[in-house]
Amino acid sequence: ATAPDPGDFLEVDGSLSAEERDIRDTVRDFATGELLPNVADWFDAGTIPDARALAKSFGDLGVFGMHLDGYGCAGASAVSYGLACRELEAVDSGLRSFVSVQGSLAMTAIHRFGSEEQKNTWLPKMAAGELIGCFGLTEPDSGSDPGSMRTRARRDGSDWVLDGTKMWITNGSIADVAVVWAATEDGIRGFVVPTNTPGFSANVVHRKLSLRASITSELVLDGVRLPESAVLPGSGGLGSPLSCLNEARYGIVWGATGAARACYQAALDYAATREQFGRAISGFQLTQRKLADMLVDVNQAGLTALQIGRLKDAGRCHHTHVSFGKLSCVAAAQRVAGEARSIHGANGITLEYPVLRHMLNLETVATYEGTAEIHALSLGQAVTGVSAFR
Ligand code: TGC
Ligand code: FAD
Repeated sequence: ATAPDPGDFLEVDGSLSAEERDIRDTVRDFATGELLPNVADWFDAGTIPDARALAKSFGDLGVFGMHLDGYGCAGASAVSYGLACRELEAVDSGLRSFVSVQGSLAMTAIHRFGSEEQKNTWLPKMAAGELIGCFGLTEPDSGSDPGSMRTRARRDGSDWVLDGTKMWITNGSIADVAVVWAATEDGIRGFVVPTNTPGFSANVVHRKLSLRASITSELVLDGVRLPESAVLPGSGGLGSPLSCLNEARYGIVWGATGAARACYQAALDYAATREQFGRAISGFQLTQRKLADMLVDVNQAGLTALQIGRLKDAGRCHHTHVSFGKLSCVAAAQRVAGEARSIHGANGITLEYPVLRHMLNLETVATYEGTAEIHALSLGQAVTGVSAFR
């Protein structure tokens, strides 16, 4: 047997289909050509300066809702979608977030629970990147426990009136449409809220130290009056938003492996060229231990993501499989990013290298879409049969 390739140690690429590799390569070319040269500046600026143009580029690339069928969506396999998330997050978690929120959250909610009219109105333009969507579940006092939300939707004649505040909403202040989850007399339901509706406003969250190449907002709903046609007719209960979260969490499982891979590659390159004590630092045993640990983490996380993707394509992915991947792959990426940063020494704290940017982003990735603790409790419940959430 030939010696393994340090970039594909377990020869996993060979188990991808030609179509999967094509999609992976197309997204990789776009990500490295169009996003990577800009991302440090965007992170530094704490925003995406031309988010509309970026949305249009993502639409042209075909990654918005690419796992959905019909309505202008690509209908790609789960593994292909995962590979796209990996390539985007190898550049920056904030860019993968843009795609997750649009496709896996806002579009999935409309695709899964919407009326035919809602799907035709919103999905093709969202797939094309002509309209930007956001997904409002979290509130200032309701994060891990979304069932405790205070946002209310009440009937007024045939209209609905929404009041409440959503917090930490990705793309909230640039969105054309917000999928907002609110408590009604019949449990939690989803509403499609055009953001120009009177009473709706959004405020940007400033001074973030993580996910800076992403726009995060507070949504304020102050007597937002909507017609009956705004409710997602198929939604009902907390299980509805949670089922959308499964889709976005699945993308994060893959995305985290991309951030890990980028940090590992950066550390490998840096260690080979940086010399101290008269030799490349890659020759020191302590550096090699770090690189070996990173190699193991990157490859194990990659195998986990691929296996969960294969289960999903076979229709056998339970939401606790996704919790397994979200917990383990994000933790692996955090370990890799930390080690990679140390290998870069002082250079590692700058935006000239990607490692601290990834490390800081991964703090968000470990928090949103269910914190590490929440996914650990989901797994604990899955293997013991006992819920320890409350
Ligand atoms: P619980 O009673 O356990 O469940 C309520 C109903 O939901 C069902 N269910 C699920 N269904 C689908 N997928 C899942 N993952 C599900 N988990 C539970 C459950 O079977 C039940 O159904 P039914 O028919 O019996 O009523 O609910 P709970 O109140 O005890 O909470 C469970 C818990 C803690 C797991 C859940 O609330 C949770 O996942 N909390 C974390 C919240 C979270 O992840 N928020 C994310 C907000 S969106 C976001 O972060 C976007 S960032 C995106 C980006 O920028 O990339
Ligand atoms: P809390 O729920 O208050 O948790 C605080 C700590 O307590 C955590 O360590 C948590 O694990 C722990 N904890 C909570 N409950 C338990 C328990 N039962 N047992 C043990 N420990 C527990 N939300 C959206 O709806 N849409 C978005 O687009 C979105 N984008 C985001 C973008 C960014 C940059 C960030 C940072 C967040 C985003 N979120 C979004 C919100 C995100 O989903 C929440 O931050 C997350 O669910 C955690 O909620 P919280 O921050 O309120 O933390």
